[in-house]
Amino acid sequence: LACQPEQIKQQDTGSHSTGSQGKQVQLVPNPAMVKPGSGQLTLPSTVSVSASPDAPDSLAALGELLAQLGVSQSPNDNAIIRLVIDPNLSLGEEGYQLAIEENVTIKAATDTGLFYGVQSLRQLLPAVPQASYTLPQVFISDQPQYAWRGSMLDVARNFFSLDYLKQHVDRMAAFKLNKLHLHLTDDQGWRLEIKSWPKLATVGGSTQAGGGPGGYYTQEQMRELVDYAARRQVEIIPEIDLPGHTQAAIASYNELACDYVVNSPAQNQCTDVTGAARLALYEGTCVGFSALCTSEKPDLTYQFVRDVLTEVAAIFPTKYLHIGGDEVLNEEKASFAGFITEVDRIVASLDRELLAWEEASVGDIRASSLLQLWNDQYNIQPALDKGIHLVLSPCSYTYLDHGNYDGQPNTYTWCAKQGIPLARVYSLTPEDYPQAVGVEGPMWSELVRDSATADNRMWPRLTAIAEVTWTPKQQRNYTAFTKRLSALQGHLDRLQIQYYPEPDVNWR
Ligand code: TNX
Repeated sequence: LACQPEQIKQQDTGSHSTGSQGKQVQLVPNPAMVKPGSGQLTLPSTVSVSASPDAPDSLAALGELLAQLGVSQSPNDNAIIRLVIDPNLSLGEEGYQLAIEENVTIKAATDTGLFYGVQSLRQLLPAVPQASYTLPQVFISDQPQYAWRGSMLDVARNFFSLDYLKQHVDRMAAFKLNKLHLHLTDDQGWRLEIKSWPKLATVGGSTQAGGGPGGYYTQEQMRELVDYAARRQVEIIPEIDLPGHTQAAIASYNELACDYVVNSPAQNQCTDVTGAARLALYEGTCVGFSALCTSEKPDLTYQFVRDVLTEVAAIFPTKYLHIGGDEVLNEEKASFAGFITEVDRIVASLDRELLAWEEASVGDIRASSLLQLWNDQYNIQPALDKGIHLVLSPCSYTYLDHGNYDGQPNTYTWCAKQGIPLARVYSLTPEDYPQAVGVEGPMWSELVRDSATADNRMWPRLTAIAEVTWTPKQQRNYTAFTKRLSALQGHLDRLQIQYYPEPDVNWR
């Protein structure tokens, strides 16, 4: 391709220089191909827009962009910004071309592709209103390397408001991230209204780690979020963590626990969970002590799982239902594999695919399932041999509850003693895993009590995950990335992100 020299130059400087005026193309994630032109395009004071009829989401995003910049639109046959659906464009479901010459033309096979073209245009324009707008002439041809570009929020340990979730979707979309995995249930809280088991939310949702009011989302609120996210090309992946991490469910419906548990000692590390506490609400941070009672009460257990997943499937249109499957360390460990096998049958009967943490590989699950790799300590080879694909969340690269730096307060260190700086996240190479569908950065929230802290943990590290998943390896370079990121500081501010001021990035 003709763009080769510019790409090499870009790796040195972090930006694609265009023309003598020095207007630069500085995008995160870095596009697959950028061919700078030599001139500039100054937008007229009113801008006319045209769009293919089947492009509602990208047209809305463009409208929002122009409104934010105070640019008014005028109806005019000679459109300055054009959104064109071209079914013959071979850049996949999410790819686009952005050509800035005498006008701005974004082409894609789908509305999703056009939406990403608009996000790139957004980054090329200033974050805040100016007197006039000048764009570099450039030709970009771009498509993601991976389909799964994810963020996980643990809304169970700490409850996050619906407004925060929407804001998070906006931020994800700006960096072309497309999967928001919500960890909806855990020992410390059940966050989703389930009509057939109402106490899950009203009782199980009333606590959180470290104490506090907790909270839950109604089904209507989650439908609203699903729709809000879909219009920004983000899919909400719901997780109901089973059969462990279920203390909030057990506290809501004691019959879900095995009868023997009240008389058993706590699972050895969890000294705060003994006797009656094994049936009570939990606000601590220990893991592995709770489980549904597959061994003694299979009928009740599977009825519960079927009821819950049936309601979940009706709210979330996603192909994959995340059923957890992590860290069963108590007496029910022995029946774990059979449980996972049975849950996959339930998921199949709902016409969905199974997604679970890597421990679930011991179950007899369909080859079309996805496993989420997190600690690389389980033998998942048999599952890989079967053809199962992976969402990569290796904890020493992607666990965003670990510090941005060594010794950051209120962070975990169990997987990376010195924290996980931006450079470390960026160094993850998904290409090393042939069966990967992408990467996800989990933000567990045992130690995160508010949205400012959540922002600090997720940003800018999620921008590294965006680039690692979107951009091919040859176009990735950490120094160049930090330069492009610093050029987007205004955009982080516009999105009101309270990011960690990572010292590798030259912030103004
Ligand atoms: C492990 S990773 C967990 C979570 C904790 C996290 C804390 C995984 C599937 N389980 O329950 O929140 O560590 O870093």
